[in-house]
Amino acid sequence: MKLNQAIDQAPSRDAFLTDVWNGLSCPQQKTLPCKWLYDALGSRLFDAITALDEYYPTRTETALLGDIAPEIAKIAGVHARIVELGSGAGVKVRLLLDALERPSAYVAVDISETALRDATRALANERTDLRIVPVLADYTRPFALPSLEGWGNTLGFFPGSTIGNFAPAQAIAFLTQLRRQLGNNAFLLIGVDLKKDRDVLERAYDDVLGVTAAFNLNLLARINRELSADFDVRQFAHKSIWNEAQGRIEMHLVSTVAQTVTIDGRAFEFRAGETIHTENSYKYGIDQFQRMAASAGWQARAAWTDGADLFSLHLLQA
Ligand code: AVJ
Repeated sequence: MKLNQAIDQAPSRDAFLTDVWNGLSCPQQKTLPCKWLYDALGSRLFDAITALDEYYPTRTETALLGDIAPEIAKIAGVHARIVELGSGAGVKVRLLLDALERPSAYVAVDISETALRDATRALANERTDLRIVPVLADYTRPFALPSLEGWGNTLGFFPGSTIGNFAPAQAIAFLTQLRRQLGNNAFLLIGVDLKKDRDVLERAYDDVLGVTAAFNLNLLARINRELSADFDVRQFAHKSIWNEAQGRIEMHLVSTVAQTVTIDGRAFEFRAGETIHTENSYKYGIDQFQRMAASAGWQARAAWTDGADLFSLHLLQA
């Protein structure tokens, strides 16, 4: 068994409360950072989203990754170590691990304790010879990675188009920080969702079964559970729209009535129809993303798309 004890840099209740108070104090547009969507239930609801007919990104990226994994493995070389940001259920990384020649370590970084524990335990049972290092952390804030010794290359792995959850300027700052953390010559394999028809995009974020709605509304239920708040979740509705000018899908929670909500002793007013902006999901063309990566100091080594041009994977090098 080579499963390390998790490196615990879990965000505190205080960090959560500060984000919620600040985000709901903004008079023009209330916001909540999307990272707080991923508590134990939120991570499971997200897993359910990935199985929906309308949610094309996961199955498209997974199939593409399966196709190109041998090519990646050739470039990464023997004894590479994978550092994955937002490891989630750990489905995609298996495709990489299977293709790589004797990978030396797998560092899994995730904000959800349960998702991280379950995924790394399951993987440790399958791959008894692989060093696995779980890191419980919010990677949008400064966090420490374990020292990565050994001779192989470092291969950062950031799938799912999670980079799209950052605004472009923040994405560049994050990619710059990641390049410094992964070190000289490191590779980064990153999934980026492509721009496409409004209908396809809006359906992917507002499925008929209401799973995405539950995922979004769970944020309010979580605030009630963890921050002694009294949101009446029934008085909010899920909304997602494609913002063409910004090139992003936006998720909102709409207050269907005028109401007051108290969160750890502080009251917040909502007008009927007022929204909380809970997530952005930016979509990028291939060149557009390569330019962004370049301004963060990364060289574009290769880019692949599926046959229907729904999704892309980029290989970058520091
Ligand atoms: C995989 C985290 C990037 O933005 O598509 C899915 C999250 N939100 N449905 C995305 C999400 C609503 C997802 N990420």
